[in-house]
Amino acid sequence: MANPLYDRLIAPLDGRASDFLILADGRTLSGDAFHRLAARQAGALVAAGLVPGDRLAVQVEKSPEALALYAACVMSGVVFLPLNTGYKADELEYFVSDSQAGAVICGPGAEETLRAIAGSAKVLTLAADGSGSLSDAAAAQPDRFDVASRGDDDLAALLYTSGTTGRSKGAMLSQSNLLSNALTLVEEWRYTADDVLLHALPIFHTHGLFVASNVMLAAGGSMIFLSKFDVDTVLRFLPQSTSMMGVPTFYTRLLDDARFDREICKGMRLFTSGSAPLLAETHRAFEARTGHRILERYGMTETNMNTSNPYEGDRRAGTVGFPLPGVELKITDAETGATLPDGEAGIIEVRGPNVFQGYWQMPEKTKAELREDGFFITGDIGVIDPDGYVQIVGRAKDLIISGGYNIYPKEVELVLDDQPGVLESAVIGVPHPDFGEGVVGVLVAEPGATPDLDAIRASVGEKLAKFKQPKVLEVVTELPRNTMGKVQKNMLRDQFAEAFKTPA
Ligand code: MCA
Ligand code: AMP
Repeated sequence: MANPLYDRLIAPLDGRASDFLILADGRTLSGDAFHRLAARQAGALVAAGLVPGDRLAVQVEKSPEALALYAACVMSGVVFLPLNTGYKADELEYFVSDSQAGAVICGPGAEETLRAIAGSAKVLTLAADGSGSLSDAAAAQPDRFDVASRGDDDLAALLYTSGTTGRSKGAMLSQSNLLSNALTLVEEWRYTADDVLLHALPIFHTHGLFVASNVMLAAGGSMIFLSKFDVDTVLRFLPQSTSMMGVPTFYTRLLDDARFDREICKGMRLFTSGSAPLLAETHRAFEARTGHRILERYGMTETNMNTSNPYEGDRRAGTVGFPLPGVELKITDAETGATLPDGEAGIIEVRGPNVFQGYWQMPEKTKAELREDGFFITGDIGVIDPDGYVQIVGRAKDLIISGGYNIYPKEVELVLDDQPGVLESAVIGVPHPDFGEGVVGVLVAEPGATPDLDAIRASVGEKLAKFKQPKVLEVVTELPRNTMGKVQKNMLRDQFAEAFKTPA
């Protein structure tokens, strides 16, 4: 019986006595202990009635048990659907119903909310300390599990990514999408069983889950598994680590701390960055401080990783490097889809074993973004330089990336437009010193009305995850529009460019 992801990533943990996870409080978990934990959880999922192909929605704090749930899904053939811990009830309701999840695992604090929205889906709990009804159920299960047979094209995960219309789309990722990319990255970035990855990313998105965890599973290394990114804790563990993966905010925050220096990075061999653009200035400051050149790479939820700067060779600031082995990348004209010559800016399209299977139950959206010949239209604007390095120069999609999290303005605008006294709104991203981009909401009042901004903040706070909420609200008399009536967000971005400028 085959199960490629299990066979290659999880099975090697069985019987492994060495540490797989090292926690901030000094506790460690061997590979074998992790394997047994996942096996018990897999038993609990089956006991809860889940069968291969069913979706398991998971909104829990980062912990070894939370990561083990991913492994448990791989073992049982259940499709893993991780959710940002910041999502509120309205957001969750959509994910659970759209995916027709067979069960939901949530933190104890969210149990009541989820029971109310989960419909017929079973609800189990998992707290940050590993306790909860899931763990109770798992404790009653044996620590061996009869692993489900799965093929390369079977779905392993469903990850929701927001859409330009405000409706999130579930990206269907197969066993081989995930496995092929993990194996490629291990090779490209030279990960081995000797590596210790400082893992401070959340595990509900591609970066922390697949890029970081799958790569370390495939390499047979270990992870210093931190519940979140915190500068003090990261500085404490850097001397025991060989590598770290981060979003640019991690690196700017480290550079803001004088304790972060060459000495503390002595044992490190690789820092990678992605999920958002790394400023060339950060790249240079990082090298000047530590002697390390950050390796920047580019990916998406739909594709895992597409390009990477070279491990050996010139890691060029302001570029995302070359297409990974097996990944084809071309730059196309947005209107015609024709391939453009190198040096011209256009839409980045990618094809390869990493490219997803389509959007969950959205054939029209799949057709619009995934060409019949297998090329995926990323919506990022790029250019290939004379040496073959890919540079991302913009986005054709109306998307804000804040601290590595994506925010589709439409989703926020729909909530703002609904507020009392608001006629219409436009949501933009402008430079933010910590998050790269920060969200600004621009409102137009209904005639004669004065919108109550505090009440609006409170209402938005109930409906949207914190990172999506505008950090600044501005009221204007009208939105700038072009002759077609389309809001000219560029003009708004210029007008509010200094919204997050730190006072001198
Ligand atoms: C926290 N806040 C944010 C963000 N994070 N606001 C906007 N954008 C954010 N990213 C809010 C907090 O709720 C808080 O609000 C205030 O901002 C400051 O919080 P702080 O304590 O500074 O935040 P933090 O908890 O330290 O988190 C910042 C973070 C975190 C460490 C940068 O956002 C993070 O881990 N980002 C990584 C995201 C990631 O993994 N992306 C990968 C997606 P208040 O003060 O009002 O309470 S996968 C992907 O993109 C593709 C596939 C790829 O290529 O990797
Ligand atoms: P997500 O929807 O969370 O998968 O985010 C994917 C998007 O993040 C891509 O389409 C890019 O716009 C952006 N992204 C990821 N890595 C980079 C990078 N290194 N530089 C610039 N943008 C990036």
